[in-house]
Amino acid sequence: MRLDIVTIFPEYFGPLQLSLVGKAIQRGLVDVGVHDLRRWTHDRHRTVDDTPYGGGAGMVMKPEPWGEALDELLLDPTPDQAEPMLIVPTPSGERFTQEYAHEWAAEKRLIFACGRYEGIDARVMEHAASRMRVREVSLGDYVLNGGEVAVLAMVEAIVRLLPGVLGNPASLVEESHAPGHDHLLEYPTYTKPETWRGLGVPEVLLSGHHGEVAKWRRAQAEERTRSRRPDLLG
Ligand code: 6GU
Repeated sequence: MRLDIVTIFPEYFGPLQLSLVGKAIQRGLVDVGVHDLRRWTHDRHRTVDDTPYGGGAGMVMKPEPWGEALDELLLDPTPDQAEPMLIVPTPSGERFTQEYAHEWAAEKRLIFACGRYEGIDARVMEHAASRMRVREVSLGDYVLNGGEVAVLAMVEAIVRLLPGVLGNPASLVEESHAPGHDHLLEYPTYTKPETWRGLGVPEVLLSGHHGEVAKWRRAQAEERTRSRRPDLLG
């Protein structure tokens, strides 16, 4: 899988070299290109923003650098001529979910466009949609200063699903938000020691009764979901 990230803060993506995603890059399971949007500016100040038509607070990202950036990235062909997908993080997007992570993990190439300020001139997405699939997505109902942190989160959610990335793929099966998991949050987990600061581990987990353990975990997952995320229950 090939990932291209366009941003005015390439340094944000240094941490992609760490941990599981970094290992996936080293092993050639994923190829990541981080590109400075200012490379596609032509003025002395390398301007990427301007005032909004119609007035209002803040600045809008100018379309020209984005248009040239996407033109150039599209010149670099994707293996098997697969059509790339453009992902634009924005608090006004559709909600990014684990389902999207699974869908996008099956793509050959994703291009992430990180907006800053009050967003990117809407014609960039309109024009790009004539050449590739475009998805504007939000992580949740809160506002970040730009798309960079959202892209880090989405890249991690996607790359960990690629075949061969996780040491133990069984951990994908039981986790919260896993498909076929009845939309339940994960049950609480414990490890040694058996007593810690006066707190014990639930008896049933020490019992060796696999059926009882499974029943207890299911009940815990249901109770957690009811109290923390009732919206996930039907
Ligand atoms: Cl995807 N972008 C920004 N700027 N803020 C957000 C977000 C995305 N998701 C939640 N807040």
